[in-house]
Amino acid sequence: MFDLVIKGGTIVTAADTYRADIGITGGSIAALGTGLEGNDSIDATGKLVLPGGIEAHCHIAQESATGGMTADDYRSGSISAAFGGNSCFVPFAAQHRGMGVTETLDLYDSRAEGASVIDYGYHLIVADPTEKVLTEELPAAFARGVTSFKVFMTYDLMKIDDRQFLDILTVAKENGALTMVHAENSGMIAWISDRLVKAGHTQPRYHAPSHPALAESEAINRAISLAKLVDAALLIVHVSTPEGAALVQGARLAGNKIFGETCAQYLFLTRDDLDRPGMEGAKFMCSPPLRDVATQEALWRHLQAGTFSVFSSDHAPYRFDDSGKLAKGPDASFKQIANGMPGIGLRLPLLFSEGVNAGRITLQQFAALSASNAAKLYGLTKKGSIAIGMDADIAIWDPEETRKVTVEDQHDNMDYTPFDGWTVKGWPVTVMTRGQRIVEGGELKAEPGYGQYVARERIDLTGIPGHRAVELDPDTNFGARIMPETKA
Ligand code: DUC
Ligand code: ZN
Ligand code: ZN
Repeated sequence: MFDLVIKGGTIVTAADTYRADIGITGGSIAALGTGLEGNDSIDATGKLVLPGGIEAHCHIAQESATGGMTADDYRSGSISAAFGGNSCFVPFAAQHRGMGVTETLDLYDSRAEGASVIDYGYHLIVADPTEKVLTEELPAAFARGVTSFKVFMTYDLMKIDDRQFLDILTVAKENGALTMVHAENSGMIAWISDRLVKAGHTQPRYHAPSHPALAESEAINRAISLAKLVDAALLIVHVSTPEGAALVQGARLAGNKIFGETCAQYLFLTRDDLDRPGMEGAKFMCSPPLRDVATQEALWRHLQAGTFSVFSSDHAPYRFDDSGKLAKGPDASFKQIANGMPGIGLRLPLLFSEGVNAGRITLQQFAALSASNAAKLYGLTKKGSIAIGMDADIAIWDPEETRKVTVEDQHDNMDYTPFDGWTVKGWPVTVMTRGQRIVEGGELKAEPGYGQYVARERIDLTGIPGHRAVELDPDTNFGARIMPETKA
């Protein structure tokens, strides 16, 4: 007898689709078979049984460098994620200048513990790579299971320079961590933004021309070059242009340790959404900005072709009031408005509806993009698949259930959704983490605090040849040892 059996469903993994029951004991998948019996059961007849989603790019209980706080904390953020088909999420823990890394992680522990309904980890944002951070605190962060570090190439209070970037890539490589980068050219953005504002073009729509596609492609090219120099693993987050995607694809084809992510808003929205009356466009401001329909089509093709390992929401919730988007007043210029939009509860329904049900991607691609790839990339070794011994992190989907998106139906702390009025077909009806129902029948079934911190493993780069810079190799640089050895 198992603790729980999911009966009669069609199991979908990144590899296969097949009919089987799932026996769950002690929070883990204990058996796959037919005729399994348990103390408790769920009838999944006619449903798809998928790995619970892993939302690997979201901003929860995070202050910006200028002090603004996201609207969602670990309670509301995790609940919203769970209602959207996720069993686990990995928000950011943001170091700001003057803060230590250990202090930052302790702070986020205090925010997440006792609050999250699903399992969680953090990516660390590194904004102040002091000697102590590089030599002591990043290795210590890695040892506590924070195995990915994000850096910014733009934003005056967050950005690092190329030399600091190389330092972080090198420490990450030495420890087996993955560096993530927000790649946009800071100078191009500042130059255009100042001219736009001086000319009186301050409305939200001017956010789009202030962040040109070239700012992204220049920075992605530079970021990839820096990572290649030291042969380190690098993930370009929120890729928003065909040019940027092609750079990621080219680097991957050439055998470099480069990965890419795109986000829901770049597939489903365009910069026309920024051009709404009054300040409405502020609801659609994110960075990089929304582009155009041709870009959407190109990004779909890259998603289909495997350029992007991860597909995320980049949930960055700022309410449409003076606590968020309008904190600098009702007539603030686009430069003063917080960047980001909500979407943690809709990432997977949108991808299922517009991806699987619209015939753009297979169920296997959906499983990979919703959970399995993030689990592999970010070292969540017990999550992201349906197999014996894995955590019973499972989302049961009704592929036929059709919903109209409304603000009221969201479970986040937001007062708008950019997807208001959209119709989606396919819905996660039951979501569990380690065998515990988190959401069932439209209701929350778990208490805040059920979710546990997950210490993540080092990145697995098996099979990727990487890049050899002759100038850094003692065999070809007259014997100089520049790079530290990678720790086992
Ligand atoms: N980068 C993110 O990853 N999210 C929100 C805004 C930003 O600049
Ligand atoms: Zn970013
Ligand atoms: Zn983000």
